[in-house]
Amino acid sequence: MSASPSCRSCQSADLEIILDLGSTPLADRLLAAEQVTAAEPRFPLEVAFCPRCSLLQLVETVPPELLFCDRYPYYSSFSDHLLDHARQCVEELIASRPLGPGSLVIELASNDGYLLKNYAERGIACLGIDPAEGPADAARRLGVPTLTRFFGLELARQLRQRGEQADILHANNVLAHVADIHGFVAGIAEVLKADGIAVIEVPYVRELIDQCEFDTIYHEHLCYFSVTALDHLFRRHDLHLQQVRPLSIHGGSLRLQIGKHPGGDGSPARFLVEEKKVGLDRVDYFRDFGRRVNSLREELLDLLRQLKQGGSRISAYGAAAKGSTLINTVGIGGELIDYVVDRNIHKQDHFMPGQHLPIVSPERLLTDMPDYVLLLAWNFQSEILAQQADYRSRGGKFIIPVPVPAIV
Ligand code: JHZ
Repeated sequence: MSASPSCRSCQSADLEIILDLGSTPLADRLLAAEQVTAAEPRFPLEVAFCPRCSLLQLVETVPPELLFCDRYPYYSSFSDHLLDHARQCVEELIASRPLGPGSLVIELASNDGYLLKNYAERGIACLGIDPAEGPADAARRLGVPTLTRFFGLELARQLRQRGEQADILHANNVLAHVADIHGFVAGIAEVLKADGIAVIEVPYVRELIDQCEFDTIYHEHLCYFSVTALDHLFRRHDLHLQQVRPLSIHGGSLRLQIGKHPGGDGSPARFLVEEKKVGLDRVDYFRDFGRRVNSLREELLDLLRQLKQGGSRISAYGAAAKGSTLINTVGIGGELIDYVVDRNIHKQDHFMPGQHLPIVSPERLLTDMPDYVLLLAWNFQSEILAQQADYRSRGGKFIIPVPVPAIV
């Protein structure tokens, strides 16, 4: 692990710490039964703001090989909402861009092929790039050619030399994960055709702060972006923000369209003005966050303790990475929660990092009928509540942890 003495984007040395979540285990390092008794690595989780380029970021960097390669359990295709979201995005792009026999679509962090399969099904050539073997194998089984590699400038040069440049390049929820962010963005510039576009989705830092989504802070997420910070970053690589759209997915995200030429619909400029107006480019915006996180943590813990003391049985839904931050930073263990349910078969029969709560299939909720279910995957609230209509009609209740704990 290495600590970053300077800003990941602009290299300024004047970072200001705004939140310290202590030392936590790696959020996606789920444990098999035989690993539960072994010591678990923990790493500091400190968040800093850069007053020069406005980037909110983690101070420490855990080596990517520890985070993403070995038994990475995240498979995008377990959410119907996410699959619809990806399909709609592809349909819009296909309708608005001329893609022909010579076209190529590349996706960075293509995971299990959840997005590129929509191009493959229409006969449009595509290439996925992802270092995690399990999800990459699943993508190949769907007919999505996939390289099991980390992306960066070196790979981008190799692709370009082979004549593999992108008309459309997708990169969803990966920019924040990259330690060598300049190598990654330079790689995007290298692999994009002159008139190609990069379509990039990132969680929006404004929602993280305003909605107190502190559990989305974990070692995989090194950066928390505003448009102001992104604009700085892309300009350094002669890339231009052409369009910025707000999205509701993952608690509030942005979809960016980036090209090699200025242009677009004026939306990036509007975001920049608005961010300056509200103060996202100043540390003051972030100062109160730590206090709000602490009061949310206390309120949630009190609520769970009261319910438990009243004789209630409580489980949790979603062995999400953010769920790991939540239970480990709030201190929610087996004395409060009996088990976590999750549809992802690669997560079932494992244990949550740190608190070692067992992960089982969601069918368990109906056979067991716990009184309350803490929704760790709160970003899929609508989808999960609809899917659990039977549990709810039989009296089961969900606890939504953010922005303030609520029972529904
Ligand atoms: P989910 C992921 O974070 C991974 P996580 C990653 N770090 C990232 O950047 C963000 O997304 C954006 C399950 N589930 O997606 C599936 C059901 O069981 O919120 C997942 O295990 N039933 C790359 O891990 C978990 O919940 C369902 O019906 O915090 C959700 O995890 C649905 C919808 C989901 O993200």
